Amino acid sequence: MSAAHEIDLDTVAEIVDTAAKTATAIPQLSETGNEMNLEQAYEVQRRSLQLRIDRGEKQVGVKMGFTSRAKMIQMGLDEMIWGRVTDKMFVADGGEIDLRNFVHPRVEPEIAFLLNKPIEGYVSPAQAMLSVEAIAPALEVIDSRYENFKFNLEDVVADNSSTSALIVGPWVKPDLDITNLGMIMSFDGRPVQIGSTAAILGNPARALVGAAQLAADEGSRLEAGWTVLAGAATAAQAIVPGIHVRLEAQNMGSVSFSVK
Ligand code: OOG
Ligand code: MG
Repeated sequence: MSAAHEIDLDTVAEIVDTAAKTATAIPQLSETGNEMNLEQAYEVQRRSLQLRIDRGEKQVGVKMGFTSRAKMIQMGLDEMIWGRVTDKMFVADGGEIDLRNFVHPRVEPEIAFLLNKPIEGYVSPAQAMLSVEAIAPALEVIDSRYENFKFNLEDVVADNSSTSALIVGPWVKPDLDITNLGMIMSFDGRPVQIGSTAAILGNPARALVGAAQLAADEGSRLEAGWTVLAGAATAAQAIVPGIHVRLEAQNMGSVSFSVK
C-alpha cells in the first residue's frame, strides 16, 4: 500500500490554493510527503476549485494542457491534462497583467472555443464542433506554483494544471478550417514563438474532444457558455515586466496584453 492513502486531500487543496492566491512558490507535493496518484490529484484540483467558488468565483470553462509536442518536450510530460477556468482569470484583450500576482508566469499561443451547447461523452471532432458557437485567438498565462516551474504529472494536475490567466481575442464564426493556421507570438513586435494550430493534436478540435473525454471520465460534461482553451501550439515563453505580448493567428485575428 502506498503512502498516497494517508494524504489529506483537503489540506493539499488548501496548500495549492493558498500558493495561487498569494503568488508564493511551494515545493513539489511529490517531494514533500504528498505523493498522489492521478485520481487523487484531480480530486485536489476539484477541491481547490471549490475553495475559489466559496470565495465567489464561477467556473466558466476549462483549459487543456500538453496537447502539442512542443509543450510535452518543454515540460517532459506526455499525457493530456486539463485545468478549470474561472471568471476571475479573464483579462481583457489589450489589458494589463501585474507580475506581482504571479510566481513566474509564462505565456502560450492558443485558440479558444466558445460552446453554445453542452458536449457530453465520447464524441468525434466533427461532433464536438457542432457545439462551438465561435473560436478566437487566445493567450494563456500559465504560472506553476511549484519552485523552479518543476513538477511531475500529479503535481501539476493538483495545481490546476498551472492555470492562471487568459486573454481571449475577438470571437469569429467557426466556419473556417482551423487545422493549419499560422500563429506568431511576439514580445514588443519581435516574434518569440512561431507555430501552427496543426501542432495542437493535428487539429485543435481534437483538444475539445479530449476535454469532453476528461469530463466524461469524471462523470461531468462541458457546459454551454464555457470557454475551452485547446492548449499551446508552441513552447511557453517567460514574461518580464514592461513588455507587450501579441498573438497574430492566421484568418482569426490578434489578441494582446501588456505586462506591468
Ligand atoms: C502545464 C500547463 C500546460 C498547455 O497549454 O499545454 C498548458 C504547464 O506547462 O505548466 O497549459
Ligand atoms: Mg496552456
